[in-house]
Amino acid sequence: MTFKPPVEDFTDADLKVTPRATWAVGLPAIEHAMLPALGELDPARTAKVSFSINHKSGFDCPSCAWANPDRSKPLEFCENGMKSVVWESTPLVVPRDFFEAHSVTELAGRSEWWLGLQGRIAEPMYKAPDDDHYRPISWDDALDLVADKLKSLDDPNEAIFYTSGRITNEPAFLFGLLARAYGTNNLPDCSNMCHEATGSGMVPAIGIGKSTVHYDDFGKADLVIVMGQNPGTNHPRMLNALQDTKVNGGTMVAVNPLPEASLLRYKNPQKPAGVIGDGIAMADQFVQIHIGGDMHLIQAIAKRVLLAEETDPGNVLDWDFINTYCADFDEYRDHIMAIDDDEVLAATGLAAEEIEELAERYLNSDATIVTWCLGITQHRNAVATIAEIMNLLLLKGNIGKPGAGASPVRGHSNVQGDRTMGIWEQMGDAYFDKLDVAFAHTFPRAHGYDSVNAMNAIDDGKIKVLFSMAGNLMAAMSDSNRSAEGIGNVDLTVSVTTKLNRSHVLTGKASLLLPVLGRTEYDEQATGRQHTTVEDTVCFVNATHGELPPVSDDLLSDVSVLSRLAQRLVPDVGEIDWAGMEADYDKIRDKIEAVIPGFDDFNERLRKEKGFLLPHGPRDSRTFPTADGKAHFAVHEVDHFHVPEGRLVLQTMRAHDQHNSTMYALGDRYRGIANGRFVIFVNPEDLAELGLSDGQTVDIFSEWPGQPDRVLRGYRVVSYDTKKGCCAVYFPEGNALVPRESVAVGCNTPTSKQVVVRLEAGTDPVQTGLPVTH
Ligand SMILES: Nc1nc2c(c(=O)[nH]1)N[C@H]1C(S)=C(S)[C@@H](COP(=O)(O)OP(=O)(O)OC[C@H]3O[C@@H](n4cnc5c(=O)[nH]c(N)nc54)[C@H](O)[C@@H]3O)O[C@H]1N2
Ligand SMILES: Nc1nc2c(c(=O)[nH]1)N[C@H]1C(S)=C(S)[C@@H](COP(=O)(O)OP(=O)(O)OC[C@H]3O[C@@H](n4cnc5c(=O)[nH]c(N)nc54)[C@H](O)[C@@H]3O)O[C@H]1N2
Ligand SMILES: [Mo]
Repeated sequence: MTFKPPVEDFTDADLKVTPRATWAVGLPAIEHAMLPALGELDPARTAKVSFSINHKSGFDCPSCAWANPDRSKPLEFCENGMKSVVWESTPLVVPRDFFEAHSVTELAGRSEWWLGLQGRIAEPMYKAPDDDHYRPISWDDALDLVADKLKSLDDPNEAIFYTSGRITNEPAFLFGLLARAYGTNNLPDCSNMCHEATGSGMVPAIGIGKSTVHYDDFGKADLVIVMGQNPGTNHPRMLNALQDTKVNGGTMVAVNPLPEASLLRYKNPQKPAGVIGDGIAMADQFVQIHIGGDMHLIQAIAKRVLLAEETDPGNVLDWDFINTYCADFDEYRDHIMAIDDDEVLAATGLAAEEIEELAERYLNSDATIVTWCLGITQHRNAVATIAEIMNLLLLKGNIGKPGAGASPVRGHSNVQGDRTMGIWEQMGDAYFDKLDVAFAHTFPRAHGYDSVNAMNAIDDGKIKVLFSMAGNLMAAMSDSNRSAEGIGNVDLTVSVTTKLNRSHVLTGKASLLLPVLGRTEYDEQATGRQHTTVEDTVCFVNATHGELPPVSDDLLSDVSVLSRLAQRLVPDVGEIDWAGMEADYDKIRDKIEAVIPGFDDFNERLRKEKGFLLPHGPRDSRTFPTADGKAHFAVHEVDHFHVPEGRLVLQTMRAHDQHNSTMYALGDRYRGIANGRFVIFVNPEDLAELGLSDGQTVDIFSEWPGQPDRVLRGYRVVSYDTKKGCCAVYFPEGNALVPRESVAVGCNTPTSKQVVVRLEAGTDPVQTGLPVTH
């Protein structure tokens, strides 16, 4: 056993910067995937997980929501999926004396990397209001304490029930049920900070906020436009689908301010040619756009398409589709024809010829897929941008036909499923009508807090209990320094978790850690071993079965925690068989079937098939579940984002060795960064104009009208070919710079990728595992 948890936190003292990579995935990926140090702790366990990941009888990879092509193949994994399961499944537990040795105050000074590598939490822990240490507590006492505290509140809306897309469908369904049985819809989730704009932009257009493509459509597309996404790091298996596009003669265009390696060239590690050869060229056109310019770009392409139709009437647009299925075309056309071409060039930073080239590609394609992720959803105009993507697709009938469609690529492995299960602060009447019947109770329908509003309510002292089902709200939320101050207003924070993170050390007055089984571990209940289910980004639902023995005897499943809490808190609300559902998860699925459309014969089908696709009207039959049954073109005005002279627009993004707030290691290989995180990527021309240079230390100030500047100090400048006027730091540290008030219009998502910053020469290099923020 060679791995020992780190005693010291990291500093950036050994930071290494090398030129960025020009291709992604291949042999190095396989080597890194094995995460040698952690994997050696128990090679048999590591081998077992690597062979059951994403397999019919195994577990669904907990890393991302990308779809699986065909579960009959022996191995479907990627480097970052492997890191994720090795990180979770190593039999390393936090020893009891750890919490005696380290006060909560001291732990609050540690990085996510250091906290996470201490190992799995092995037993419930409690920090009392007058104590600065976590101490062991029994499960019964812990759950009594939560139930008693919740019962003592004047109003159920003084509690918040936060979720992350880490949890699977069955616990997600029960979590929503528990919060609502208790009396609140305060169900914020990570989706509020992630793909909220996708739903808000897509639903008015086609009646549903999910991907309209099948996995196989990638191999049938003429053109795939990948917008605002770094698949080589965040969805590596998606590169296989894009490879299918290319191999079958389609083209791929990448729209991004950064030349991400995987968008340029890909070597598939699971094909011999990928391992030994040069791989495959990916983007046929790389559109290096200015941050936040995508709405203008899409409008400009649409205008070019409409102009082509004027030149060649009846032969450019898909009139059959528009006349049969769509509404509001005329208003949309008039709006687009009036857009200002100069403004497009200024906002996108592109040459007219680049836009023309992309428009030509779209015009010449009979089947186009547009995919997107956070580079589109975390901006002021995010909802409008997605509405424009839908408009563009509708023009040529690219919905509900092979090789075409809108493909939002979801983040967390089950974030889409959690929404389907009812994790949303604004569920509608259709859901409640069925929920009320299924459980013989009238549940409250008033909307609750989303993530931003939840955190604001915490800051304002309105919240007494924050119950987090997985996730790391303190790190994930914008304005992290403000959150760190506000959280002390809460009486009790409860975290259902596998490992330690920042939300466990920036706590309310009292705090509970409730340790649960990971997805790799088996879940034994009174009626035998249980499985749960997940939904991937193309709406495929499949079972996930843990295979490893739990790392500790004192872990419960997510479902057990919820069932046992509910039996204390809401035993007499409606007719809810909490104990029965815990003993046999089929009973949870029966209720899911009763409440949520598309889950007919849920248990039956899981027993017979490897999984099933949820129905999707627009994809399956061009049936649009909008009020009038039509797909709608939408008109959106640009909400101008002003960047004052001498300022840059900053995005916060993921390094290659992290999963959101989880740090497997401290590198970002494709971008040439090793052993550190406190770097800011800046275009060389901007550096020259600002009088700064590569390698120097800067302080980063974020400006918001009427508020003192937020600051991150001691960042190392990396001269990098990002778009001029744009810069980038890593998330979650960058959240210190994102003002809570800075949100997307129409969906309240923090603008994590669009923050105005000023750089000043710094004198104070960071030498701790946490950035200096004051
Ligand atoms: N290994 C790993 N896998 C993950 C995650 C992880 O942290 N690690 N996180 C998961 C989650 S929850 C999510 S939501 C996804 C995130 O997946 P991504 O969206 O790929 O995540 P980011 O690293 O934030 O990268 C955003 C990309 O958008 C680009 N971008 C930024 N601003 C703009 C813009 O204005 N326009 C355009 N066109 N592009 C822009 C950036 O340059 C970058 O390439 O990945 C999921 N999968
Ligand atoms: N500035 C900035 N902020 C952002 C983003 C950004 O790009 N920039 N991205 C946003 C996005 S896309 C997202 S999705 C959010 C992420 O927000 P969250 O989902 O809240 O954060 P994660 O870091 O994914 O949460 C990881 C934690 O989940 C818990 N966990 C892991 N596995 C399990 C399990 O099996 N069961 C249970 N019960 N718990 C488990 C562990 O405690 C782990 O530390 O952050 C958002 N915030
Ligand atoms: Mo996400």
